[in-house]
This record gives sequence, C-alpha cells and structure tokens, in this order.
Amino acid sequence: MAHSYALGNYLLKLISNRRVGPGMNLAALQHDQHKYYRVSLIAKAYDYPSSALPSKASSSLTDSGVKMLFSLPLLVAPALVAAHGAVTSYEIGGKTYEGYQGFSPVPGAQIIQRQWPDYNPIMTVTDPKMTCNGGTSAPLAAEVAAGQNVTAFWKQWTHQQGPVMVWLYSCDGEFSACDGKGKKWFKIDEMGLWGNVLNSNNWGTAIVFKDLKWSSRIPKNLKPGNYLIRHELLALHQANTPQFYPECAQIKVTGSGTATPPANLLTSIPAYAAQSDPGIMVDIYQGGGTSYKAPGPAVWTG
Ligand SMILES: [Cu+2]
Repeated sequence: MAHSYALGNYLLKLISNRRVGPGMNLAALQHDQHKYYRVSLIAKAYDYPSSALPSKASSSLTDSGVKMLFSLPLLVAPALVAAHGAVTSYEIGGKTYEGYQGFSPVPGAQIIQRQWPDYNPIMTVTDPKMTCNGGTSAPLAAEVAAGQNVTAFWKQWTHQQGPVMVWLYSCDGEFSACDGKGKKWFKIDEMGLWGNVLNSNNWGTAIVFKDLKWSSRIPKNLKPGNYLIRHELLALHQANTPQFYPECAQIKVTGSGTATPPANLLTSIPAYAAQSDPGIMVDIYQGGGTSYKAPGPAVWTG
C-alpha cells in the first residue's frame, strides 16, 4: 500500500511541479518498476496504443494522460500483491525442490525452504525479518556436494536496480536448532553493478528480472555440514529507500572439504551493515555515483 501512496504522491508532484507537459518523456516513471506496471495496467484499461506505454527505451503520454493516471490510483491496487517477489523453488544437481509460494504458510509443508509470511519489502537492514524473511524452520534439507551449484528460482521479480547476494550460515548442528543468529553468515556470491551507470539495468537484480533464477556454486572446499543458504535481492530503484528481499533454504553440504571462512568475512544478519552504508542508502539517479559496492563483507570463495 505504501507504494500506491508513493505513486499518487509522485504523480501529484509531477503535475504540481508542472514537470509533465504534452509529449514529455515519462521514463522517470520507470524509477519504480511498480509504477511501470501500474501505468501499463491503466493504459490497457483505456486502450492506449502500446506505443504509449513506458518501455525500456522511452515514450510519452500527454498531459491529460497523466491526469487520467492520477485520477485512477485504485484501479491498480490489485497489482500491489503481485509486485515484488521471493524465491519459490530451488534446483540442485538436476533435482527440483519446491519452495513456498507465499502468503499462506502451511504447517508441516514438506519443503527445504523456510516459509516466509509475505514478500513485502523489508526497508531496514536491522529488521528481524532480514534473517530469512520471517521464515524460521523447514522439515527438509537438500543434499548438495561442495562445488556443486544451487539455483534459486523466483516466480516473479519486479526490479532491475540493485545487487544479488547469496549467503551461507553454518548451523553447527540440527536444523531445528538453527536460528541464524550470531556472527556466522558469509557471502558466497554477489553481483552488483557492471559498468559505471547506476541508473541502468546493469545490475544483478536485472538478471533475476530477466531469467527469474540465480545459480551459485557452493565453495568446493567448504567443510561439510548443515547450512542455511540465503538469497537476497536488494532493490535500489527508489532513491535512498532500499528494499530487501531475502529467503532461506536448508542444505546439507557433503564432501571432504575442511575450509571455513575467515573471521573477517563473517557477519550477523540482521545488521550485516549500517543502514547508512553507501551500498544501501543510495540515490542511483541524483547521487552522482559512478561505482557501486554491495554492502557487507567480501565474497568468500573457499
Ligand atoms: Cu517491489
């Protein structure tokens, strides 16, 4: 709902600032992909030609078109639930592991994923939901050999600016007692920005947007044992308004490795960085940045 308010507010600002006139480029609306979807929906409802929709290039709507958008915010309310996204299944060694589909946790569901209650954005890095998006346990675990890939799948994903980060946590025991607490999380994979244009689609999350999946290799010398694997998308499409989307699954790493990450690469979640970290609190449009460093420790490759 916060997004709906933000859209109305944004359009109001556009109109009141008289920044939108006939033929003006509306690419700014794409700053929030949610807005893009809403514009699409409304345009559909009014039989705009498809050329009137904001696209990856650019397009324009007339002043009256914008007013029409502003007058119809309720039309798009159902789109809110469909926005955002979460990991919904995994593939490991050719085997698919169904995850959770969202919004109605099922007691005892036979899955490896920790059931998250919703995929609303988490807005602060210190939120307790940061650990596993509120998921606390799962009855199953997937076996994965050290050195093998784990692929996470998203049924849907909406944003194209911000990093992908993949983390592990050593349970040091049974999953039922594995709460993700303490300074024991480490990164095994990340993809932030390539190139130097923050206001672009050259981001890890843009790959998830396109492919709806992400593969990461479990470090090949990792010490065997029970681990949580945590996939995190950090959406940066709204200036200085980060959105975190993390989900966890339980994996049993096998092999004969002995390696563990050094202490300087371990951190706790929530709060693996300060909210003011430049990788979290960033304005990709007006911030003047030409590079980006994902928050948290460096990736440990084993
Ligand atoms: Cu979203």
